[in-house]
Amino acid sequence: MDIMADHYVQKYQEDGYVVMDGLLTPEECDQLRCRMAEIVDQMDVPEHCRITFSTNHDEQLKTQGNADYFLTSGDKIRFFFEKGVFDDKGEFTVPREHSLNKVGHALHAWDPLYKKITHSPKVQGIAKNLGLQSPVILQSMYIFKQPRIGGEVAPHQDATFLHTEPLGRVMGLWIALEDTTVDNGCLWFIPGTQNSGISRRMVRTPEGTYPLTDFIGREQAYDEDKFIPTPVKKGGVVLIHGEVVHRSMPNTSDHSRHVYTFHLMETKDTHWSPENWLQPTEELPFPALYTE
Ligand SMILES: O=C(O)CCC(=O)C(=O)O
Repeated sequence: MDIMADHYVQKYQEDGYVVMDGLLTPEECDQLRCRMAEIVDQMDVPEHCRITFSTNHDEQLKTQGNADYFLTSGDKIRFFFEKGVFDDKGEFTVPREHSLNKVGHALHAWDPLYKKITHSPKVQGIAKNLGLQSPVILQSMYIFKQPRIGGEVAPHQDATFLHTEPLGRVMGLWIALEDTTVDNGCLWFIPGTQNSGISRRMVRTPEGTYPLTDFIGREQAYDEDKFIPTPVKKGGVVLIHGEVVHRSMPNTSDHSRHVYTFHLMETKDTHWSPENWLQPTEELPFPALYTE
C-alpha cells in the first residue's frame, strides 16, 4: 500500500523530515488510544520504579534504580511519568491516566494491536519507497504530552541515542493519534540539519561503573529562529531522519497530544553500536519490519 508519493521522498531527503496525512484512519487512531487506556488502567508500577521521564540526562538517571529501570526497558512495556505526579509517599497526586509522560519501549513487540500497526502494509510501503532493504524496528513509544503538564522535549538528534556507523540509517515514524498543534506541543524542526553529523552521543559506561551512561560531546546551542513548527492532523505521520535537529514545546493547552512513535534502522551494511543504551536481547532481537 502506497501513501508516499515521490515528492514526499524528495522533501524527506532535502529537509530531514516530512509530514504525510492519512497514514491511519481516525478509527485506527481511536483503537490505539483505547488500547493504551486499557494498558494504563492495568499498570502496576512498583514505588521504586515511579520515575520521571526527562530529556535532561542528570535528572532522568538520578539514581541507579531509575537508570536501571530505563536501561532495561528496551524489550519491555514500561511506564515513565511527568514531574510532580507523586507525593512523598509515592502516591499519585493526579489521576493515573494523567500522570504519564510515555510508555516504552517495546509496544511493537508485545501488544498485538501496536504490532499490527507497526508492521502494516502502509508502514512497510513507506520504508520500501525510501529504499530500505532490511529494516528492523528498534523501539517504540506512546507519548502522552498531558494537558498543561506535558513538558518540553529539548532540541536533539535521535542518533545521539540510537547511534550507527555509518550515520543516516535510523528513521523515526511519529504518528499523531489526535491533532497536534503549536498549543499542545507539536514537533519543531531545523530543516537540513540531517547533513551536519551529530554533536553528542549517549553511551553506556563500562560494566560496573556509575553513572550507567554518559555523553560524548555536547548538544549545540541552536538558533531559536530556525525551528519550524510542524502541526500534524490526527492520523498523519512525520518521518524523522536520525540526524535532523528537532524538539517539542510544553503542552500549554487543555488538550492532550497523544502520539505513537517508533524507530526503524536499515541493517544492510550498518553497525549498531554496542555502546547504545538500547540493545537487542534474547527475549527481543530487533524484529524485521517486512514480516507479519
Ligand atoms: O513527541 C515529542 O514530544 C518528542 C518526540 C521526539 O522528539 C522523538 O521521539 O525523538
